[in-house]
Amino acid sequence: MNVLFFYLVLITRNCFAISTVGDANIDNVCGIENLENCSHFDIENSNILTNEVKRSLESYVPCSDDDDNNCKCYIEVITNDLKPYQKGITQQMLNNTAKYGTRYKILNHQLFRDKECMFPARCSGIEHFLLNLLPELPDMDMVVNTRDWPQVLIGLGSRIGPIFSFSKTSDYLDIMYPAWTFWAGGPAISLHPTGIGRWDLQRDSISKAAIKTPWSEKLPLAFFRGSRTSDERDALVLLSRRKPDLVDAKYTKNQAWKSPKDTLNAEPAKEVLLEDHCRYKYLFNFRGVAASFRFKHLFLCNSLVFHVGEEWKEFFYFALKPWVHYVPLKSYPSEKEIENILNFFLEHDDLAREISERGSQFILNHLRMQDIECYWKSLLLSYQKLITFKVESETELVQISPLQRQEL
Ligand SMILES: *[C@@H]1O[C@H](CO)[C@@H](O)[C@H](O)[C@H]1NC(C)=O
Ligand SMILES: CC(=O)N[C@H]1CO[C@H](CO)[C@@H](O)[C@@H]1O
Repeated sequence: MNVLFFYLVLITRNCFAISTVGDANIDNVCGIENLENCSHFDIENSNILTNEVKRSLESYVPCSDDDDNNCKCYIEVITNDLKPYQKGITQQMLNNTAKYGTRYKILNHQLFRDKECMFPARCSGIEHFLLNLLPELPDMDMVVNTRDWPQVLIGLGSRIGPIFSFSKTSDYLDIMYPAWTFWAGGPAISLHPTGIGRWDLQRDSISKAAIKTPWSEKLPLAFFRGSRTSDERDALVLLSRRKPDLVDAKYTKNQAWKSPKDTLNAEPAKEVLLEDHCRYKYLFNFRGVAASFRFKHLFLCNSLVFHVGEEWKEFFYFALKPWVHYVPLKSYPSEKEIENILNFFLEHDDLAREISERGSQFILNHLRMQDIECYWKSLLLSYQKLITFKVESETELVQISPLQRQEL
């Protein structure tokens, strides 16, 4: 009798654990979607996080071999982004979108552009790739948005016309292109006065810094430095003030800074080189105005990347998988949620190290300069096939030659 009673208790307890963990819609229940409701005991005993990693790994299918020359991991993104324009891209459509960006034209393997570019460094970051690819590109006409923000809301429909943007959410029909910052024109911080760029050099330099600080020597702290482009970052900064032995997160100035109010009532912190981020075990990425250029760099440190919010994407984000390559946190995580998940990984160091290694291997193997060029090329070749009109020369456009590019 006693034994039977024991089993009944065991069965009911297990059912309870399964239903609470699985159902994220009920308030005040501990689950993967609301970790802030969990106690330390809940997290350990229900294995929510270890199971999530296990499940994600089981369903993970690598997108290609490590020596892939055809940027296979990203081709689906091109297909999806061009889907709305399958009926063809007309001259009228490009006339419609011209005012949202910079016009580029490729004619007889030469590159032409609007005379003015809103952000010259960003244009040169784009032209680096276009100029390299010119011998392989047929005639085409396109509008490239160099603002941070995407332009074609789904509601406006694909009738308006195609426009290339570096980042978007699922509310937009913009066609994603590799951000200018892979070469030039990234955010100008005091440590990179001409802007963060040269992904080829950054890859080398940050990877070297990572080798200097192997996992076992990294400080067991969460680290973040950046400006307050979004208040989504506040919880981490506030947690850092409360628990400096768990988190070191501070706001830096940007051009819009006026008073300590803009750095959440504290003096702005100094900017920190991306190389120096490698000293910390846990690195946080948040959206800024749009997707953050920080993201791809953080992986190179071989630290564990925490990525907040799934909304904002660049073309390569889709190939990175939550729990496989990084730790996802929902938008606007609470302090408690961040604290819970950090405490979990402090106690599961092997799991943290394994995710960090998969993340950095992915970026090293699949986000090489040749993959960026491959993406640009595949994107433009597919885009060009949709153009329904003959591309003609235009007197208003100026030719961009490699020489001019160096003068910028
Ligand atoms: C598009 O704009 C060009 C240049 O402004 C103009 O010559 C052409 O007629 C326009 N075409 C259409 C179909 O609107
Ligand atoms: C006690 C507690 O933290 N409750 C929270 C549990 O999660 C829901 C949804 O995320 C919140 O609304 C509750 O405040």
